[in-house]
Amino acid sequence: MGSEIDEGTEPVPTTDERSAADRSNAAETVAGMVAGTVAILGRPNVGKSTLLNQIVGQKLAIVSPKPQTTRNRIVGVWNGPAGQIVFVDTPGVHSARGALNRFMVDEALGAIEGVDAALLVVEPPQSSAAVKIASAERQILDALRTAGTPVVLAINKVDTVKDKPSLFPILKGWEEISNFSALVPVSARKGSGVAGLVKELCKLLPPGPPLYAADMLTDRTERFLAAELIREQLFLSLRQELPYATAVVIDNWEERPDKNDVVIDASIVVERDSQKSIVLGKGGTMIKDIGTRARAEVSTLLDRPAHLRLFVKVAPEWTSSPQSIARLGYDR
Ligand SMILES: Nc1nc2c(ncn2[C@@H]2O[C@H](COP(=O)(O)OP(=O)(O)OP(=O)(O)O)[C@@H](O)[C@H]2O)c(=O)[nH]1
Ligand SMILES: [Mg+2]
Repeated sequence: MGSEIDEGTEPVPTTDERSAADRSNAAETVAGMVAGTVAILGRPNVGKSTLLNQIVGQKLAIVSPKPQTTRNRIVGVWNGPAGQIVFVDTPGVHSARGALNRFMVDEALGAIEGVDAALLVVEPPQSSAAVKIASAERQILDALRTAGTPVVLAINKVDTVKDKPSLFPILKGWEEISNFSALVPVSARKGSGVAGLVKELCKLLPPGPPLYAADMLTDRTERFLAAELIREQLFLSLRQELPYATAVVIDNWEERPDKNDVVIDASIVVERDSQKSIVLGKGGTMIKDIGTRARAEVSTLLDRPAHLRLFVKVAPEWTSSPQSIARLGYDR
């Protein structure tokens, strides 16, 4: 996303860039192994990104307690004894207002095209009331039915359910709503139920050689993932509506092989001057804190020290304009 300066950024290779050797090696996989793509879908905040990270065993997608954190599709690859699953994390489906929100919902529903299976993630209902399907789930299930895609339902956050038998009527309620291939209670945060969930998904995938080379975890570049980690800190630090007015663009990426580190210049884009003041904070304290926490996350991601230089820029009403959102990386 963002600027054209790409020196020093190591892209994580995409499927199309795999060498012929990779492909022929892949074709020699053990008979009976499966390979396929699975879209992770659901309302905002149900834990889709947490689940992706838990399954692949690495933090690829950013997570926050605020809804609508994820804005782009992000691939995460699971390799196991049964084969390979290429998961696609997606933004939460919601009633979209404005160009950015429309992009997010299109990004989610557009992921249905061409996947072998879908994983619909929901939360247990807040009270013991009967399961009621909301418009987001209805929209997703309708699109999946039209596409003829098999669906596994994951009821996430079961660690918050103290009375486990109360899950039975919830499972039954969902069973009556749609013809799921399987219904699996999980805790994406704790990892419980996740292995069983992956097993159910494998049953829906065709046999075949892996789609991605074994050492490829995602289709995203380090540059994209670093920008996301900065955006995650904005979601965690800023209150109310302000995170929704922010975007992060990497302006420059300088590898320093002599020091084995990287210097990254990034702009935090907001919509108004008043928002810029809040992001900076009194005496620059807010941006300093955001930078310190993001730096730690980016260094972990890159496995080498990262130095961040953050700037705040104003792009009036950027979330409302298709051209502006595209310029900030929200296009396909
Ligand atoms: N207790 C509990 N919390 C969870 C679990 N999974 C996710 N969460 C929390 O739920 C919140 C949302 O998680 P995300 O993974 O960002 O949810 P998402 O569905 O990707 O959200 P969007 O990207 O906004 O659509 C975060 O605060 C997570 O820590 C879980 O299994 N148990
Ligand atoms: Mg997410």
